Amino acid sequence: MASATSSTPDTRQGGAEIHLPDTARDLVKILVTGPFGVGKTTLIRSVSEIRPLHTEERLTEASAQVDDLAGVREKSTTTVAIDFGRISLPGGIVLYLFGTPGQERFRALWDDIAYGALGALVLVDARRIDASFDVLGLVEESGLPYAVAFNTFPDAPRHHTPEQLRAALDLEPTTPMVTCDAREADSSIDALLALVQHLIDHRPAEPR
Ligand SMILES: Nc1nc2c(ncn2[C@@H]2O[C@H](COP(=O)(O)OP(=O)(O)O)[C@@H](O)[C@H]2O)c(=O)[nH]1
Ligand SMILES: [Mg+2]
Repeated sequence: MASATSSTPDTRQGGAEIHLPDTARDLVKILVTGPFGVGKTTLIRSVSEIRPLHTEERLTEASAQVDDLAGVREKSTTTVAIDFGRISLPGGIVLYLFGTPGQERFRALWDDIAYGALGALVLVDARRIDASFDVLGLVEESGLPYAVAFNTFPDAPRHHTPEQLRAALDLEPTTPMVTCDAREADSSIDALLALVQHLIDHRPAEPR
């Protein structure tokens, strides 16, 4: 079941579009971002209650020069545009998920894709932390509140403490940092919920 609400049918496999649940109250645009091969497409596919929109292109000799294949040898495609999906959460919050490339060379696209977003879930691969510096720079520059989710890869180093990981990414103490398995809907939803809670806790004061 993709949706966190019990009444929403799972249509991920069937592909039929579904209507928003009657309980939908807050519609929120969220970026799911991170470096090449970190699991953005996988996460959006695992949680989306509508058939995810997904644009990919086969890796070519040209992109092999710029997309770092170290640690992701199994990949034969690279995302050149965006993924899109939707997930309804308890409490009437509906997230529209925009899977967004985090490489520096996509900077020109970034402002357009980020327009109207309330926050970002930044996926990080603990095997190649420095691959996340570009995207963290882009997110910080745009001023978007964000949460960091370490995606679980089997050969990820396990000896780092949370404090060391936080320091390596230069995160603020208040920035949520969780682990997830992007292949698992429940785990991915938990990561999104950590971001949503952060957005609720740090929402700007209502104008009087
Ligand atoms: N072991 C493991 N593999 C994953 C996980 N998430 C993604 N993958 C694999 O990693 C590769 C890259 O994932 P993808 O979603 O295409 O990355 P993207 O470039 O960020 O969209 C794919 O082969 C996925 O099957 C995960 O949580 N655990
Ligand atoms: Mg992708």
